[in-house]
Amino acid sequence: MPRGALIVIEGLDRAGKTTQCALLESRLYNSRLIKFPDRTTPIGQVINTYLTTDSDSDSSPLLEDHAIHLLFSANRWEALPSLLASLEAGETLILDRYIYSGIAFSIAKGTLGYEYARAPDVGLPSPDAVVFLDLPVDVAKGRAGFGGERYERSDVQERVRGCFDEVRRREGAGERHGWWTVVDAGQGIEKVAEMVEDLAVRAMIWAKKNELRRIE
Ligand code: NYM
Ligand code: MG
Repeated sequence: MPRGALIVIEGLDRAGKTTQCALLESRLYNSRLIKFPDRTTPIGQVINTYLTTDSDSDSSPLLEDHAIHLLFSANRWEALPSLLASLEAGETLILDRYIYSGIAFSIAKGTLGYEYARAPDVGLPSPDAVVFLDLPVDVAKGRAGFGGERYERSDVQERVRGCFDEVRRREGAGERHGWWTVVDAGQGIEKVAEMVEDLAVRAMIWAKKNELRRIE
């Protein structure tokens, strides 16, 4: 049986990833959606506390930047057996955020470097397609819920947006054409959904003919 495709949806906060992931899952036959961070595991609960707490300071951080970075990565590694089982069973796996959020949100802090940030994810499955839902920060800011969690501040989001550009340049180099696609998330939900579905179908065709790779 051919393996399933690994499709990653990325973007800034409030870009519409959750909506688009749910729509994609409902439209693709034999698909499964996994969200990172997965807040349901013990590691995920620590991450959730970090994201929902703002009572720390520079002198007394709730979690030091490297420490929380490694927990986000550990939260992906703990899902590995489940990810591989799905792909081997031929399921299309949709990931709501993945290592690219891990790198971009962490390097935006300025306290850890690019190579450090990507290193813990080396060995995880490499996606067949990355869809970046792109939305200007001032539009995201006007969406319901913005500001509810750590990182949901305009200045932080602007920095993260620039970091995602760096991630796209560095991680996409040498990969097949169209591997990372930026989709204008400001279009209507249905328009975006059609574009995402089209990209997903292409990734599924690619996955049928190409072995699963790992992040190198
Ligand atoms: N985030 C997400 C990270 O900082 N590193 C990671 O590795 C991942 C997967 O968590 N602002 C950040 C991005 C988001 C926050 O994600 C929570 P979500 O999708 O809003 O639940
Ligand atoms: Mg969020």
